[in-house]
Amino acid sequence: ISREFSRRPKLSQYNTIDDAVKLLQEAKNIIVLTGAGISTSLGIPDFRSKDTGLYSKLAHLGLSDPQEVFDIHIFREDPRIFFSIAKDILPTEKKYSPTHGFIKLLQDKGKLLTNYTQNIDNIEANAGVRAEKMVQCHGSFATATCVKCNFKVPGDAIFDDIREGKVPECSACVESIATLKPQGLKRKRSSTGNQKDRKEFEDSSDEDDYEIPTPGVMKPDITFFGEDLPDEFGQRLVHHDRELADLVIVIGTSLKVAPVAEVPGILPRNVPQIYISRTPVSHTDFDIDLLGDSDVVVSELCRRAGWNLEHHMIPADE
Ligand code: CNA
Repeated sequence: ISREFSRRPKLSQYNTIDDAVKLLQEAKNIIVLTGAGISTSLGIPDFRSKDTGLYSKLAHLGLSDPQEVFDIHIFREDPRIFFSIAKDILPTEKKYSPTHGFIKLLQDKGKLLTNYTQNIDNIEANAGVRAEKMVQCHGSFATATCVKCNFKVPGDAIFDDIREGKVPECSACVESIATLKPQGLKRKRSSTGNQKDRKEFEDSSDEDDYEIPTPGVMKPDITFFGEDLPDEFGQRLVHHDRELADLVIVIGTSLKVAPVAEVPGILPRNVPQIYISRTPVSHTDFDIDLLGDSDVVVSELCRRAGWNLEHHMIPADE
């Protein structure tokens, strides 16, 4: 994808919010690309928002760059760093924002081609966005895998540990360690391997003599910096959606994380692109920028389109 990326020129015929409404009404295959900004109204911090984003809260961890919390090499060295903040982005209940509701509405109207989400909170599912309409570009908390033996569990099996800020251990590793016979354990001190030493090892009842293996850490199946994105991301985008998309809506992302940040640049130039976020981006040109809280923007788009976006967070008279 990177090789094909280049800055796209703006399409001059689209400028206003009413142009955006018309595009929405006419489109049949919309790509919606989302980021952490669509979940902040639910109390889940994004990465980069000043004062409220996760990165502004990480000074105490002694990292040189806040992104290191999601660095796979650092996770392998010390998983406690990640688990000390993971609870902040793990949703506590099955709620969703009006912006998630908007994506579901596009699905109901048969207009949603794919929602490419960078979010790992899995909240799209709460809104009813179907799995086949979604690519979780950076994985999610929905499942977790042992870094040692690859044992996989449903994500909620480790949610209690995450919420307590603990490092979750692999239950399969714990079980196999518990059933290990002393012969299966390695001796701590080096042995000459002669008969006498082996006899001593087998007879020994002193646990300190053995190197007890430690269980693996359960890592939520989210994509860390330094890990590959799921194959489905590039496959679906390049070999399927690129040909079909007739509108792109990017919502609540600073578009700083590659390769997702490169998506707008690799889509055909004639496909209109709309950007909805609190903060403008300068490294990519969109045809229409709708700056503000995404819940407010999508509500207004739906109101103007005559679409019924019902959600308890949208006041009935607005
Ligand atoms: P980011 O870099 O923090 O950007 C978020 C963007 O959304 C910023 O431009 C904000 O101004 C904007 N924003 C924040 N709140 C709102 C709002 N209510 N309405 C409109 N705009 C808003 O985060 P990105 O998503 O761009 O970065 C990609 C990372 C973030 C991915 O790898 C995610 O895994 C990761 N992340 C995900 C979550 C989550 O799943 N909820 C939370 C935190 C980080």
